[in-house]
Amino acid sequence: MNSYLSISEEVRQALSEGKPVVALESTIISHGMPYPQNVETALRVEQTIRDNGAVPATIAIIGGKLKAGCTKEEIEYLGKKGQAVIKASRRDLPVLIARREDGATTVTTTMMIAAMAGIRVFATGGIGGVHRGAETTMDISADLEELAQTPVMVICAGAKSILDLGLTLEYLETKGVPVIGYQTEELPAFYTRKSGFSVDYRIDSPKELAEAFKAKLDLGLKGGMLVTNPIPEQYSMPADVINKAIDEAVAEANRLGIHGKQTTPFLLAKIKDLTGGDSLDSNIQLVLNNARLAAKTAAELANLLK
Ligand code: PSU
Ligand code: MN
Repeated sequence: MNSYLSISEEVRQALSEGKPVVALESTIISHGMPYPQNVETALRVEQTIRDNGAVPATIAIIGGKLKAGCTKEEIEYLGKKGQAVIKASRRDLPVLIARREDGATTVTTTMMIAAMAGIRVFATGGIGGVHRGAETTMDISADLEELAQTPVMVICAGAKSILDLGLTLEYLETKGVPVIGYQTEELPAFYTRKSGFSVDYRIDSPKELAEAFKAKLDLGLKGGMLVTNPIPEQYSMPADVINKAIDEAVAEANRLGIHGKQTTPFLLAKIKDLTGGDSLDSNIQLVLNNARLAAKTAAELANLLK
């Protein structure tokens, strides 16, 4: 393997024994939530994965090393450093690594490092996609290209309607990425269970998710699979409240001319300000929900690949 990759002892052992491992991203820690909730959540998510029979591998770049499996101290470090950690997508890796810097991994770089380490299942909150207005800005997240080329199953709660969800689905279709609804026919929209858009397939059990992903691997098809898992009913937010906040955030970003890698973090922070603690609580709960499903699915996949 490459000399930049550093797999923790626990993760290395689990992988060598064919045990289930679930990757977790670090942008959600340093950019997605405030301290100390970010660290508390990251550790709770890891515990939830253990409770459901898998080994967690929080992924990040620390001192130029691609880490698959962070210690509690490393998670604490990333959480405290917060926004000062560089948000690292695919294009950021060469310079960050050469300079031995820290980086918070997005869905893109978490998938890349998971794949390098041999991890097949990854749980997160929301993915990046085609932004509203992309027909003129061309703002399309690198996450979609990564889903098109890297063989990792990404379990998320859908995508926020800061994105153009219809165009995001069109893009994934073009790139050959299956979009699965877990126990739903409708694409969930992160804070809400419904978006008005259909997924490609509904799958109702972790075993069937694992079977579909194994078939993809067996066929030698490149790219990942996107599993969208709706936020539990009791934590979902009223659609009008969240959509109003999203519209306001998008309008302000346009007014201020926010662009490039700042766009997504700006919108997420703005929505959090506008909705107070409610959206943070929902965010935490949906990540825990995805961690449970990911651990169960990783366990089924480990069985199938034995
Ligand atoms: N969307 C969310 N929450 C997030 C992100 C996106 O609802 O935390 C983060 C993820 O790390 C994702 C990244 O991979 O933002 C996408 O950023 P961009 O749109 O700049 O590609
Ligand atoms: Mn972008």
